[in-house]
Amino acid sequence: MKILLISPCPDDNQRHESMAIPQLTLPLIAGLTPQEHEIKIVEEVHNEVIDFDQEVDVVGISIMTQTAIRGYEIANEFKKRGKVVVFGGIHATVMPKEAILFGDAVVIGEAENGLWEQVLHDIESHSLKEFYKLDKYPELNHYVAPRRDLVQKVAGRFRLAPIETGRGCPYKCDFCTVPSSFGSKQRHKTVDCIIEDIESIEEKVLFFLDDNITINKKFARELFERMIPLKKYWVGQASANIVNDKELMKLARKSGCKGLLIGFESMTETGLNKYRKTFGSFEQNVQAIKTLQNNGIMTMASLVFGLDEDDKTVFDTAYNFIQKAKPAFLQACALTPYPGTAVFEKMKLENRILTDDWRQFDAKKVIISPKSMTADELQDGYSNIKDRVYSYPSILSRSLPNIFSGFGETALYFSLNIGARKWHKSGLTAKIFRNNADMPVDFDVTKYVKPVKKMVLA
Ligand code: B12
Repeated sequence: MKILLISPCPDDNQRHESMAIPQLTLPLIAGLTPQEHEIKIVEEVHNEVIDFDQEVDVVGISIMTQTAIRGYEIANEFKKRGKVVVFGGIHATVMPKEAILFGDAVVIGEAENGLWEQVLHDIESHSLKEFYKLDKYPELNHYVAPRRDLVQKVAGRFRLAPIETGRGCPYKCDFCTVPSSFGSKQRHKTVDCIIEDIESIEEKVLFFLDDNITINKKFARELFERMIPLKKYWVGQASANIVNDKELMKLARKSGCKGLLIGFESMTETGLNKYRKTFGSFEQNVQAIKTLQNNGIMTMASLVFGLDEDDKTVFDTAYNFIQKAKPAFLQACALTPYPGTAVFEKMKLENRILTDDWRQFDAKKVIISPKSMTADELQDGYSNIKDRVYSYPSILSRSLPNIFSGFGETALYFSLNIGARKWHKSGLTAKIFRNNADMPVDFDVTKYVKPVKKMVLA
């Protein structure tokens, strides 16, 4: 069969001209596809255009919440042309009954352990079911090489190579979809497989997709040791307590680690103690960033604004934190109630979700009524902290501890900060999104996009 795998992109503002933001999902699905099939990948985020009239038998669409509506529009086009459409990805996993309105089948959760092969087999034998789901999370110790060769490379764009060592996260942050999709026990690929994968990658810089690469310290130690001779650079995600293990931190650096995204999440004491990934006090978290800097690792501090315990003083606390600790970058997220999370269930019950237009669920817009401030205060505070952190004086004042080891770091620091400043100034980051009075927030997606599937079948 001819199979087309698509990663949708909701609008032009999401597209990056200078840097290719990594995607592993579709090359991995392609790697799971038996060789007798012909397979192509289209990533809209990289400006690749979908030819709806091409000859194709099966269209697989991977959707996150923010990309779901675009995914459904794409499905409609292919359904009009009589093609078989299969959905997968995090949004399809948590909203399968919605996704099936637009497609012929939905893969709930992971596609390994023969599940995707089963879907393809059932399509060929005209016995396709609506939903496919494994009984338990698959072990990942069986190696499947991602088809990186299918991803289009654009000349002149800086590329990071995405790579995965495991799935699942033991921290149960109430706003995160990972525990409900990948489970709270971490499962790993084998170090041998990961090294084999790295050896096949031509890019110099790797992006580890894992939510926390150092949870299993023994595994991380072995991986980092084996990576040293490969002479790659890498960025990834970890929790602040990595600084408690000096040996591991130094090993990370020796293996090529240039930067870590650390989810501090909350700036209030209640929040810090609730999420338990970080240290319980402001001062200890400042020290954690400084320790990483002293060991040559840049930090992207990730903070969430609009948590129930956040009142409007949280923005000054956060700004003081940034100015004191001087992380290289700030990822500021406006609290977004993604379906499949405890925050979604709670806020839905309390009627505090202002819109059900999934396109607005990008963590950069205010789409909730916060508990301890108004939506306007959240919007202003959120916008203002980005103004302050990405002002030239702040960029300059944070630069020194981060550009310690040479030209590469200096270029990276300034280009990403200036890029973030430009992105923020373009006005995309702070708006309140609310449904109109005639559009109730009832989470019925068909008011935004009408399914054509049933019409075709009728
Ligand atoms: C890498 C990453 C990114 C990268 C690249 C994203 C991308 N498009 O690939 C970047 C940094 C750009 C990014 C950005 C964002 N991200 Co992000 N990201 C991740 C991360 C850490 C890893 C994703 C990944 O590649 N996993 C590994 C692959 C193999 O898993 P998978 O995609 O789920 O695929 C498996 C199954 O789902 C299934 N499957 C998936 N698609 C399909 C399709 C078919 C046809 C089939 C059969 C099966 C199938 O099979 C795969 C193998 O088993 C996840 C967290 C996580 N652990 O997953 C968050 C995550 C996906 N991101 C999230 C969010 C919110 C965002 C942002 C909106 C905001 C933000 N501040 O980060 C932006 C939006 C960007 C955009 N418009 O695309 C949320 C999504 C929640 C949701 N309900 O949508 C997640 C789950 C994080 C979280 N903590 O909740 N992200």
